[in-house]
Amino acid sequence: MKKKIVFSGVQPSGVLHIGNYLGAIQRWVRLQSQTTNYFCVVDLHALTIRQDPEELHANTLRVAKTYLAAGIDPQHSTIFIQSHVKEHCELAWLLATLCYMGELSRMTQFKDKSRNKGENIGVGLFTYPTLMAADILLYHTDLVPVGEDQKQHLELTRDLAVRFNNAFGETFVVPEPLIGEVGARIMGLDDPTRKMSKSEPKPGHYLALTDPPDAIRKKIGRAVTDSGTEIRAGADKPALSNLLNIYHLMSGISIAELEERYRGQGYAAFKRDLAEVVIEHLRPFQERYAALDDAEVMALLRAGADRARAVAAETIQQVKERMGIVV
Ligand code: ATP
Ligand code: LTN
Repeated sequence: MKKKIVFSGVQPSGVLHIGNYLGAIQRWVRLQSQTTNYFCVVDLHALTIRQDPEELHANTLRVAKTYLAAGIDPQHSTIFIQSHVKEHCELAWLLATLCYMGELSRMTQFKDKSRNKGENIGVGLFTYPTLMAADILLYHTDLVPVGEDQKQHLELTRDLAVRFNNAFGETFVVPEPLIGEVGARIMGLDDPTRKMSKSEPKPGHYLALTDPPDAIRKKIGRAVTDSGTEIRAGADKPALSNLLNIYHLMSGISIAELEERYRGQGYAAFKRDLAEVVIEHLRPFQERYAALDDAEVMALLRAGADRARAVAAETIQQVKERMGIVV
């Protein structure tokens, strides 16, 4: 049977945090041996928010190294940089011609990221989802493993695929989102009502995958908690629910069992243990990350782009022909 095709990506817009890992990358690692995979560093998406050129350059390689250190295996998965395959931009334009202003205006990520920007909202931020749809559709992707926040973008991608197929003939596979039940939404340590985000400048907001043990202890020690003293998950306990969720995902111990274990204990003991669980979980990742050689990683990314381009070029050719473009 033909293997399912998987595509996903992370923006090099900052250092990666445990939300990116638990919501996305860790799940890619688990999937990869049963599927054909494309894992992309989506640098062109990162540009929708102003980036410092040196930082963007460094972060692009860091994201690729994070994929590898987390266990993405180049034997099973094609890893590449989005801008190395020009077909992504080309298809994004073609899809933009089929996409409605109303659809893009309804995207919550656009609304969140353009808030308080007045007149200075970048056009790229608005058309971001058409580039994401291009990423996915170029590879005849069946499955897109992402965090909860990307669900709406996936729905738009599906709508565009169907719209194209109806207008120009069966061309694109209509992809399915793959969103985890737990871990799909890790919240900020300083504010459990906001999703953990790498674009958030406050250092106590996220736990970076590369944070050293002391930083992890400090950040978890300072993480906000809920009123009361009970260690339990629930709608009235957003902060504790988030911390318990992280504990569960990094230790494999169920939330019910954790609630039982910490019954009658204070926040201090719970946080101390949680910090050690996170440190131990990240230790092998951090060791592998430190051992990666930048030049070797670059060579791998170039080979990945060559493989991706071969598929993408064929799709673009077909799309253009069907749209009536002289090729
Ligand atoms: P930014 O804040 O710069 O937009 P981000 O931290 O949201 O970035 P992305 O590059 O947009 O990260 O997302 C990469 C992947 O990580 C996506 O699949 C996304 O759904 C997932 N993800 C991001 N934040 C979280 C989170 N807090 N919890 C679970 N998954 C997340
Ligand atoms: N928008 C995504 C990143 C992204 C992506 C993709 C994810 C860009 N292109 C294609 C899956 C498939 C985000 O996480 N912010």
